[in-house]
Amino acid sequence: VSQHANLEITTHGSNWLFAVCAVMGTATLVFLGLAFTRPSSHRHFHYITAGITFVACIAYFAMGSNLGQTPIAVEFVRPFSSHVGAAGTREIFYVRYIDWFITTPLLLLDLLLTAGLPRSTILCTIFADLIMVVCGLVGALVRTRYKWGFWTFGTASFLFVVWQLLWDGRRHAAAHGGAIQKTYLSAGVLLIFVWFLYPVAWGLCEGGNVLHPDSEAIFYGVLDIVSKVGFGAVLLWGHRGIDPADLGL
Ligand code: RET
Repeated sequence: VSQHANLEITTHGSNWLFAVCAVMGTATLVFLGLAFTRPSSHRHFHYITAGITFVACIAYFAMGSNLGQTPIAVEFVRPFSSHVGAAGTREIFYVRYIDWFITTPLLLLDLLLTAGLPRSTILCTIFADLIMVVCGLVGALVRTRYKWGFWTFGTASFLFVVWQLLWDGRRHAAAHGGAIQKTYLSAGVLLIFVWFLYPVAWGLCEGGNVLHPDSEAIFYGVLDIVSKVGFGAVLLWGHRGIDPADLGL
């Protein structure tokens, strides 16, 4: 029986993706280490944030090993061109969406708990966020231009999330004032700014097939580091001056 090493699993994939994996793993240890510098009643946000980077660490381990992806036939419809034709496949990293399904609700939980929002508002916002991620996954796996329908539904859900952060969230944080308001504003501005770049990246990569998968890896990698590690650092820094009891925790 001749052996063919063409199974395309567990081959060494990408040093860049492994580097992001290492960044996420290191951040997890640092966030956990910081948790133990605080009394156990003051560790909620450290644990949530460490959970986020731990999940990302696993997702990047999968992607670095060339796992968690599947080839999807590409239908080339270049902008400003009438050329339409099927041509080859693109590797779609569906494991990203499994990561986002777990971590984006936790990121929102971090921020919305900081604003002291009621449970019902937090649940509604997270529900819309989950719709957004599933739309992104389904759209990425669809070959035809119908994928843009899923992008549109996902973006509508995303705009609802942003609306909740800008209105209810900001109002609640402002009612608390002080360190709560300051932390909500700095982490919230960072979150909204970075999250808006994800549908753009999706449009250029999984959607429009404009960027090469190598560029996609760098684009999403930088976004993930800022939206998880950068956001987590800003949030935990702000929480030094916040008593969780003031947030009902
Ligand atoms: C998709 C496509 C559908 C439309 C929209 C999207 C937005 C995705 C976002 C992802 C955020 C991910 C984060 C990951 C953490 O590292 C699903 C790309 C709006 C906002 C913060």
